[in-house]
Amino acid sequence: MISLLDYGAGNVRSVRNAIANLGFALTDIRRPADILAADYLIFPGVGAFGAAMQRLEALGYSEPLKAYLAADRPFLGICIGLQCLFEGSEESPGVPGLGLIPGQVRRFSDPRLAVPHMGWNGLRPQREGALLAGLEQQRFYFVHSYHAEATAENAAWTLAETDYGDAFISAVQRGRVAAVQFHPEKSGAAGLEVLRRFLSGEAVQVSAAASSTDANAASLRHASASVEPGHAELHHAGPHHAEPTQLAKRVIACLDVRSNDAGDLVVTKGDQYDVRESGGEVRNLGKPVELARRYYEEGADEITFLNITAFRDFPLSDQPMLEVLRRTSENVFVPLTIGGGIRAFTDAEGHAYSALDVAGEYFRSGADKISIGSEAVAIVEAVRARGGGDGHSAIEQIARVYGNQAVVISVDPRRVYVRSPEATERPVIETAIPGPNGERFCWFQCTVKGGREGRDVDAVELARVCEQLGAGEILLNSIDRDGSGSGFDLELISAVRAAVGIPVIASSGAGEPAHFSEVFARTGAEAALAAGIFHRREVPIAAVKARMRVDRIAVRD
Ligand code: 1PR
Repeated sequence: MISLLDYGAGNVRSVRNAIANLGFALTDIRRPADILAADYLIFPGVGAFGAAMQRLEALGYSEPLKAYLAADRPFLGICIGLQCLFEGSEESPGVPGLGLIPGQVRRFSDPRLAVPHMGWNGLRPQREGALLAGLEQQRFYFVHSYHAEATAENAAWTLAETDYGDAFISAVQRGRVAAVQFHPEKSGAAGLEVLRRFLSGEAVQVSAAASSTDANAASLRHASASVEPGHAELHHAGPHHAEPTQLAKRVIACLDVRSNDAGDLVVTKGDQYDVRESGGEVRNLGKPVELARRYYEEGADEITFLNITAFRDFPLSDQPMLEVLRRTSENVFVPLTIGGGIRAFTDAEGHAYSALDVAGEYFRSGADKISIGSEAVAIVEAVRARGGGDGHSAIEQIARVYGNQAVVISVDPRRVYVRSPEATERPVIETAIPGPNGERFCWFQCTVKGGREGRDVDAVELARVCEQLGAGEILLNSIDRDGSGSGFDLELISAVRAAVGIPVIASSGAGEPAHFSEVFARTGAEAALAAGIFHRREVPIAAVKARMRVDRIAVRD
């Protein structure tokens, strides 16, 4: 019996989907006694360390879980599920972890690197183990701001390390107890293979002689006890790969989705946000589920859906869109983001929904991240008027419940040219692309409602304030470049990237593979997104990645 320890703190639908896709049946842990009845236990921790530990405690799961681990029974922790095995975390000072593995979980601290560590990175094996054998050349999807620190005391546990500024522990295993910091359920074929090895028993079969029952029990009794010499030797005898691993730059396929005039949900694509053909029809570039699947199979590192008319229609009445998400997440094992209509809403019957309710429905339907567009501009205007956040904005609420990494801000800016910096109160840049009347300065004005309405907020301020409120990533469009094929707006992207410490996705204007290399080489963007060139089959994702490889930009194969 394969059991899932879902304590209701977030989206574990992707884990369920991945396990179902591999052909295994899953049962849920519903009461403490179910833990000890499991044959294989998966713990996909979600949310913050402290909240996860408190939930385990409150549900009465801690003690049976410790007993299960001490008995060296098959266990796979994922992300927070790995971190909880340690003694504590800087994320939640004073909250003890399960204490199976000596050591602490720390925040990434290199100021040059975006936090969260988000995207595809490699593994540096520290010893041999069936869980990861032969997968050394693969990259896996990580998303976390805290990491388990490698020390001499926990060396016996460490199966693999990964580099992001500091080296950190990305996989542990002793006996039948294993855990990974990355998300196997979001790591494409390589991730599914890791899950399969665990679920099939291949990776957690140990001979009686090598069983870690006693060692694991001892670890739990003396959480900080040092490791027996035998294990340390094993650690040092293994294959040490000195090459540091590298976070890949992500290539994202974006699907703008809306109903056409016949009422069918279609993938569309605008030119400067105008999605209608000259005859007035909504441009139809394909079916969302099929296209998303195609991009997954062709190597997209992430898929983004933007429900582009959700600013007028309440998204929870948009059941087809939720269905698109459900069906996509059954077969697509890379991160899925969905945006459109994430804001508070009162429906025709007078039922009030918070932005958190709307986001929750998207997460339950299979989204890993949600993106907030128009509402983010309103939030920043309110913060400016109030002089600070009030803890109740959609960004703050969703980040609190689902984590910062789950909140993307989609920005729809357009250039506003001015003759001199004094001509506006907004911060300007000196631009190499002069305006229609030769203006040498511009600022980037945020718009709402799909670019229909300009507001007195600039993109740099928006990104900075949203980061302070808890957003985990910026999806930076450009109305000027959208659909133009003329390349990304490098000045816009550099200005926003320099203002924030969270990852930035460059969007709008990709016309050829070289544009991706250019945006990565010349701005600090962590990811680049395109729509039109992929939908029209002008440029395959593989061609983008081939070009990036030639230009020596780290890329996921
Ligand atoms: O405001 O929270 O309801 O969210 C609405 C979302 O829908 C926003 O993220 C907004 O960017 C998006 N959106 C609204 N109207 C349009 C439109 O096109 N009429 N699409 C729209 C935005 C821009 C990109 C596009 C890139 C790449 N599309 O996502 O995919 O520009 O295109 P390219 O590679 O072809 O140049 P809310």
